[in-house]
Amino acid sequence: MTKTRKCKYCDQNAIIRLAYANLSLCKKHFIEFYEKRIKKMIEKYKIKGEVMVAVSGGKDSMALLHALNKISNEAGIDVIAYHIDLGIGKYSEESKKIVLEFAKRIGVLLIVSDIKNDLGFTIPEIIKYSNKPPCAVCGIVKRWLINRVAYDLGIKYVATGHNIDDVSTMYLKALLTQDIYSLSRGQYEHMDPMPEIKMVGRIRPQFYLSERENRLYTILNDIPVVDIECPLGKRAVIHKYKVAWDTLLRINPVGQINLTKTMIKITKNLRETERELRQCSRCGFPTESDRLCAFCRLVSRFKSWKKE
Ligand code: Q46
Ligand code: ZN
Ligand code: ZN
Repeated sequence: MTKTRKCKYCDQNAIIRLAYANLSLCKKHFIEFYEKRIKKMIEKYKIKGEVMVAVSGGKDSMALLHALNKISNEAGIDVIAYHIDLGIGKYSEESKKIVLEFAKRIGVLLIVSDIKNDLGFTIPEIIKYSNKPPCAVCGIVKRWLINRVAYDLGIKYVATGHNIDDVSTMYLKALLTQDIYSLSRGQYEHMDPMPEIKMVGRIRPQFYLSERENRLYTILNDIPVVDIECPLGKRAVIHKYKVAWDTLLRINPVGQINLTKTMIKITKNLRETERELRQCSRCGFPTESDRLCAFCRLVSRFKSWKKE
């Protein structure tokens, strides 16, 4: 017979056990715990004013939009949602529909970019002209566009839905594949704006929250989530590494958090790994490269191939 656990803060039955925090929580106290974590992060970095939340329609970003909007008055922030129609068939159509409905329901201003209209190509079209994996190409395009839109609107911070599963898996994969470049770039919870190189500040309020917590938060708050998987992401190698955590977290429930914190400490202490950012000679947005940023390289490759 399995013993029903009680919530740590009241006499209700717990609906979740968070082994990493040694906490069992009922619905009410889990929602409170979750929103408090998001609020603390906003306060820790003294974020005020407009925050643009990049929303894909997936559980992480939808939970983030809901939570940030709920705490916005208390935290002194104004939430604006931003969605990109990537042109990936049914997946993009469904995502846009869900994000539009949800933003309307919670009364948040939503900005939508259609990359076919805005940039002249869809993700399935541009990946054909690149030798990078689809998600890497998609990531370059999304990062560039999110930054440009926020910068043009004069917004100081963009919030994205990266969680501890994403962050710790990126570290794990980089360590196991000797990917020194990714290790030295590191993962960040917060990055200050750098207006001199047209870079908007970035925050990841769910940096230490897990997919499981984000999923539960969407269920408990009746938040819709796109139920179609992106057809281009199915083969992404990162998913294979993620599975390793199922075993590792059973041995050490704080393993993901500890690996992430350790790597952040190590990379912070390596002065030579500090990133030097400058402006791209074509678009003027930030890049580590001497000339063209990754986005402009991608676009020029696309254009030259199309001419041939
Ligand atoms: S949309 Fe783009 Fe994701 Fe599809 S291609 Fe990969 S990154 S999986 S969130
Ligand atoms: Zn409780
Ligand atoms: Zn550029």
